[in-house]
Amino acid sequence: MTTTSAAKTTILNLPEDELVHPGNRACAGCGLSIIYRIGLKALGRDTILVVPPSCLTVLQGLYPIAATQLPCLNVTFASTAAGATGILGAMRAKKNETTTVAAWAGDGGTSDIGLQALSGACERGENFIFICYDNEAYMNTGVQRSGTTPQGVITTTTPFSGKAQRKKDVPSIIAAHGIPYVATASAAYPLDFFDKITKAKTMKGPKYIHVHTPCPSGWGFHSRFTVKIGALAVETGLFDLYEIENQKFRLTGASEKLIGKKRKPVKEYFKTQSRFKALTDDQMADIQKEIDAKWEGYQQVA
Ligand SMILES: Cc1ncc(C[n+]2csc(CCOP(=O)(O)OP(=O)(O)O)c2C)c(N)n1
Ligand code: SF4
Ligand SMILES: [Mg+2]
Repeated sequence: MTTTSAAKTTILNLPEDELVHPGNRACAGCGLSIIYRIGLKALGRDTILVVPPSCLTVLQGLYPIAATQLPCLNVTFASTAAGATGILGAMRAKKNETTTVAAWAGDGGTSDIGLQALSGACERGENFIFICYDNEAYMNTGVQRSGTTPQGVITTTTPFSGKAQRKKDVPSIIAAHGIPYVATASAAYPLDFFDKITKAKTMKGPKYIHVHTPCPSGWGFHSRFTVKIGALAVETGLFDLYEIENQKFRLTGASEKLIGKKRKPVKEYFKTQSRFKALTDDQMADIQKEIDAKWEGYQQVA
């Protein structure tokens, strides 16, 4: 593991150009609204978006009163990466080598129904950026569990003792395709996300960024705590910020700073959200042990 930090964007040099109109149909405090606004600044105006059904479709709204100023292809749930592949083919036919093609999907549309199209596009080496915003359930349709819903979480399809299975590790699955760039990010650290998109834009081939995205409505917390809860997931070592650039893993930003430091107990994160109310003390202790073992591994190679 390397620990070299790249140049960082700050609030002072963030582009002023706004690509999302003020006022949209996302819930108050939505983590997606934060990363979408900042992410589009990083992608820039010369970008075509590809978006499947999700809260993002709702946030964007319908023409002619859409919240987004970029061209966007809305595709079926399973076909985000295939749709992006089609746009790339059209760009090649037009000899356009500058436009960025960015697929932007939820965790359901990425980790479950969209995974085969994404895997195929990664294997073929398509030159696109795929951003998965992970709010850890199918939120748009009423909080059903997805492949990335964590174990023990209450959803409308796991209403009693929570989801039985573990969270699917999508960034690792995508990294196993050997693509040039895989990164994780969090809505609590939007400038880190901005820098990761900016870096991804300089690379050829498939780039994948997985963003932990707190959702007040589905997670059961007040809309004013979005950033605090996103940061807690990182500060407890539960969700880690990292990059895998040309097969080299390194922790970044707030996670890199945690090396050699004391992390907050994960219980602090669980108690902020009603979706974790079925977790027992024993389950929390087991998760804490897993986090400690993972971080022991990080410390050894740091
Ligand atoms: C084939 C198919 N099945 C189901 C749906 C209904 N549907 C629309 S959005 C959605 C949830 C999307 O979840 P996710 O990708 O996690 O995005 P989020 O809503 O959480 O932002 C579902 C199930 C659909 N549009 N197409
Ligand atoms: S349900 Fe969650 S992800 Fe969807 S718009 Fe509301 S806060 Fe955002
Ligand atoms: Mg989701």
